[in-house]
Amino acid sequence: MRVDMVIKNIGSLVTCKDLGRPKVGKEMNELEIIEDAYIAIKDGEIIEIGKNDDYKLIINSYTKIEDAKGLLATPGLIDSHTHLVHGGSRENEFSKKLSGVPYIEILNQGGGILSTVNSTKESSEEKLYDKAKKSLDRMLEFGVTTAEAKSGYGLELETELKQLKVANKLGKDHPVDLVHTFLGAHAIPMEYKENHQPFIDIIVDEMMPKVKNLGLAEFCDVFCEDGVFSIEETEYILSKAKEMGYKLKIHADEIVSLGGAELAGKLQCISADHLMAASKDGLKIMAQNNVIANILPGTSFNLNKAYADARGMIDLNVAVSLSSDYNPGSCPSENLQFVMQLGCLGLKMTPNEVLNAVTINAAYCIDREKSVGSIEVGKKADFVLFDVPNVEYLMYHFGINHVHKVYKDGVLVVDNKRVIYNNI
Ligand code: IZC
Ligand code: ZN
Repeated sequence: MRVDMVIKNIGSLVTCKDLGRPKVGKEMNELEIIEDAYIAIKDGEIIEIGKNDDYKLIINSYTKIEDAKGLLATPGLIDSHTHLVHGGSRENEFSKKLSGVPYIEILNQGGGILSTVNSTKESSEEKLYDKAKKSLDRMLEFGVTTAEAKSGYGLELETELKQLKVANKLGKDHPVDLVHTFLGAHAIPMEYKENHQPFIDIIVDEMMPKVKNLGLAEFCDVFCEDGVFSIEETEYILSKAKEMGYKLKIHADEIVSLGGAELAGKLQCISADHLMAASKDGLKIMAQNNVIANILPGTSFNLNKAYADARGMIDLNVAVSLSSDYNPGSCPSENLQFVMQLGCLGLKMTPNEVLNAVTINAAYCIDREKSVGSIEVGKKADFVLFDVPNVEYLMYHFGINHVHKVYKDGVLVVDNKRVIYNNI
């Protein structure tokens, strides 16, 4: 078979080898590393990896040979929890937050998510698209090649659809692959504060079938939290979603230990996200039901809250993934490398565990493990060249961008930290 391109002279190739299921316990600390390696690519896929120049495939004058100059290669990073598409920003609430007003109180006063709902309603599709594209470029520059994107800033059909359409268009236009999640149950509009049920009926009977029929989202998520959607309400919404063919995610036990982790196990959600206040019993139930704990340490950092018990989860054999939660309220940053550094500094995970958590385990978290998450034959040629000597260094030298180059589907899309793909 003729090879389109070979990237050679990779100092260390970290494959994050797929074991056929999310990594748990001690496996999370295992990375397969090949020194002095090459990657051979054809039609955007990895067709061979190996050491030195020991190619088994046919290299001829058509094959492009690129020199990685001894840098470290990892799979393209995966950000498996983002609120990518939204209007406006919330710096007007920043001083309030700094003076100690809780996140949920700002929401109950009609701010927080509800303020972003207003900005999103007011924004045109073009404006939402341009803003989200800028964020996606930034994610790519930090090494992210696949991301999840949630709706949830409409809370009525028209704006939810607007958000999802923008995200779907962006997913097709932009080099970063997007996975779409319907999060209509993200907050209770003010007019339903005293009686949630009519709003829940609109979500379940009107919005969910429409979104599904239009093929705009494959996952359904609920913000299950004290003062937002209760455990019973969440169970009702997610059970209906499951019947309609959605895969499930849940914002669980972020602030109060409500039993979101237990519910995630009962409903066999693919992931339960946040979990800063999850109970030990809940985590055990998650482990028994193969629910991935998607931890978002950037949010703990931004809200000045305790970090989730990642060590306890790993001890209990819960598979852990990490993601940004990029959103205008509790994590206004697209920098997944900083989130990874917080994985070590805040969650006390090892650098190896962190790398598995943003690659192969993150791929399972969004049901993309067949195509991304590790550097292996048959998977997409999505990988990053980091200007670092080893994996430890990537987590140790914090707050800067270590990316040198990013390849997406075998195409160079970031060079010297800047996006270079043909502008869309
Ligand atoms: O806009 O505040 N946690 N939803 C649940 C968010 C954060 C997004 C936001
Ligand atoms: Zn979120």
